[in-house]
Amino acid sequence: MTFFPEIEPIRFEGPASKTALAFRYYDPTKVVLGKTMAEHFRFAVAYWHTLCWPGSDMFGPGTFGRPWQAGDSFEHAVQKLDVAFEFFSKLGAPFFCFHDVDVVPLGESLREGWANMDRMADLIAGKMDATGVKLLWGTANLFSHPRYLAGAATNPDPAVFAYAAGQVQKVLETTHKLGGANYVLWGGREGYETILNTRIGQELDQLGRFVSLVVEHKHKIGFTGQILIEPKPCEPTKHQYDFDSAACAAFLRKYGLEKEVKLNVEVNHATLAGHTFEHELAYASSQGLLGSIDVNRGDPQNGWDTDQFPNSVADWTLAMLQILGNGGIGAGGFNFDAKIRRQSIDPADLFHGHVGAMDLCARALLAAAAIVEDGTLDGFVAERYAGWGKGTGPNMLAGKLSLAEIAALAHDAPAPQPKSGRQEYLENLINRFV
Ligand code: XUL
Ligand code: CO
Repeated sequence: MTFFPEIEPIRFEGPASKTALAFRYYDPTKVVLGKTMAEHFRFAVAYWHTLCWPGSDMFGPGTFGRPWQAGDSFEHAVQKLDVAFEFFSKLGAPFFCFHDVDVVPLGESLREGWANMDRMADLIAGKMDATGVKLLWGTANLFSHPRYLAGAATNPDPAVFAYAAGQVQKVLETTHKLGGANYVLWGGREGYETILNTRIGQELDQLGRFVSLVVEHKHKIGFTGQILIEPKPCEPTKHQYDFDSAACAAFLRKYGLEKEVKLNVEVNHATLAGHTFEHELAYASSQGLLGSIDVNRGDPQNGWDTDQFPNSVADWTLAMLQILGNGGIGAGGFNFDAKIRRQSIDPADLFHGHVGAMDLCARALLAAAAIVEDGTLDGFVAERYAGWGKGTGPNMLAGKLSLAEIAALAHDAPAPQPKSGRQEYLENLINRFV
C-alpha cells in the first residue's frame, strides 16, 4: 500500500535540474565548513502538520480528505503511521517529531492513553528500524483537550497538573525508548487570559516545579537527550509566560534549570513576539541556551501563527549565520513546524513544501558559509569590540576595577569619539552573498 504512488524518492540533482521535486542545493553528503549538510540540519518532519492537520480553518472544515483522518481509532492511527514513514523515507528526512495525540488516540483516561502509547511505540520502533528514520523529539499535547483550558502545569486545579504529569511521563519514557534526541515542552496554555482570575507568581512556581519534575525524571530513567522549552508570546493564550528567549532564560535561571534545559526556538513565534528570528537565535545562543529550532515563517501582515514553509533565502542566511556562530545546532535539529495551505489539497503538495524548504535552508547555509569564509563581517564586528580585549577593557569587565577607579580612567583619557555602525555597508556586504 502506498499513499504517494506517483512520487519517487527525492534525489539531489543540482541547481540546473528541471525536475520539480528534486533537491537543487540540499545534498546530504556535501561538506560545508567541516560538516555534511545532513549533520548541519538534522531535518525533521512534524507529524502534526503533515499527517494530522486536515486543512481546516476557523471558517471551514478540513479540505484534504485523507483516509486515515476519517476516524480516531487505533486502526486509523496505524494507517497514518504507514503513510508517515512512506513520506519520511521518500522525502529523505532523517528525523521526525510527534505529540502523543498525533500518533495515537489518548482515550478517556490516562490509563487508556498509556496503553495505546505502549502499543504504538512498538509499531513506531518497527518503522524506525525498517527505514532508518530517527526521532528528533517527542512531546505531550497539553493544550488541546478541554481539561487544559486554563493551562496544564499552570492550572489552578492541581488535578490537572497531575494529569499533565502523567502524559509527560509516558511521552518522555516513550521518547527515551525510541532513542529520541530531545524532549520538548511547549506551554501553549501556560499563560492567562485575564489578570482578574490569575496569580502570576503562583502559576510560575507551578511551571518551575513541573519542568524540574521532568528534569528529575529524565535523569531517573537515564534519558540523555536534551529537555527543551519553546518560547511563544501568545496564541492560544493572550499572555504566555515563556514569551521569548529572554523571558525563558530568566525563568530557567529563577528555578535553577539553566544547566538542564535549553530552548527550541521557532521562527513564527519570534515574529509574534515582535522580534526577528535571528534576534531570538542570537539571544538564546548568547545564554548558552540554543537547543533546537522549529522552521517555518509567519505572515508579515497577519498577526497569527500561520506556520508556513520558509521561502526567503535572505532571511534564512541571517538565521544560518547565528546557528553557525553557535557552533551548529548540536543535538537539536531543523524541525519543519510548518503546514501547507488549505488549498494545497494534493498529496504531492506535502513534498513541494518540504523539498523547497530543505533546499532553501541548504542555499542559505551555502551563503552563510561563504560570508564566514570571506571573514569581512566577522572582522568588522571583532574590530568594533576590540577595545574590550586590550588595555583596561578586560579588567573593567572582570570586575577588577571599582566605579570610581573606572571614572578616574575616564578623567585622564581623551574624550571618546562616536564611530559609524556602518549598517548600510554591512547590509550591502550580506547581499553580495545571498
Ligand atoms: C505551536 C507549536 C507547537 C510546538 C509543539 O505554536 O509550535 O507545535 O512546536 O507543541
Ligand atoms: Co513549534
